[in-house]
Amino acid sequence: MNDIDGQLDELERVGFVVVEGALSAEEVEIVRTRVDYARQQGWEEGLNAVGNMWFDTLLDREPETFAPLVGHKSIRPILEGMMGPQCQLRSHRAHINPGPYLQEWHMDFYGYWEEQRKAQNYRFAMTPIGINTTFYLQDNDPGEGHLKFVKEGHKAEPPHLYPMDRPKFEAWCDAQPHDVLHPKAGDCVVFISHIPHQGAKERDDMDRSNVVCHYQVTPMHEGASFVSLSRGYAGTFPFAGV
Ligand SMILES: O=C(O)CCC(=O)C(=O)O
Repeated sequence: MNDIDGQLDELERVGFVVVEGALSAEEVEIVRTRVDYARQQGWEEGLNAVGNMWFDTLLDREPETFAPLVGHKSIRPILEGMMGPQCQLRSHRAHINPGPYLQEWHMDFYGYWEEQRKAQNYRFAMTPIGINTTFYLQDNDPGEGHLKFVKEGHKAEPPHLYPMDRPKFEAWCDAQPHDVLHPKAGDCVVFISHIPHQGAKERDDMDRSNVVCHYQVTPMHEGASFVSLSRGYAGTFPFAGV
């Protein structure tokens, strides 16, 4: 799909859009090599029980490789079309799946529905929203790997979230209709961060890695003209309990 309004409608309607060939073969090679290098250096934050190893520091360690993925030209029209100048990078995370991998059903923005409810209690508060851009670094063909979404799972609140009952939440996700994607190396899946999703290998010995940039809508961005300097982010939310 090339027409941008169609892509934005699709993102709102189904919760995701696949941008095929978002990265060139050369970009894929560079990024994949540096993610592998990060693993060789032991820069991972951890390897969880479902087979996901994650790296949160690569943007700071190697901006020359990872900064071009932030607002990358291939996905910029979607991010800009959805959020305009209010689009803020929230976090940056690379993943490697070194062995068998069946990700837990999860949402990146677990708090979406409770924040939506809270926002209704306050006159000026807005509902926050997040968008993932996940760049795949290998072909996830049928028989190799996939990414699964709960169909239109961004539109209604899943049960068992608050408080989180993980076995029940996951069983519910499993029982829903799904959209199953097989992204190829260089494809970027742009999706709404609160849609339940699950990545997986279908062949345990495939190489599988990706880089995710998370974005959030921040209306009071630092480019908004204001008389005084912004103090930035950390430590400036007196009522958020952090
Ligand atoms: O392994 C995958 O394909 C899913 C990665 C993921 O959870 C994400 O992109 O937020």
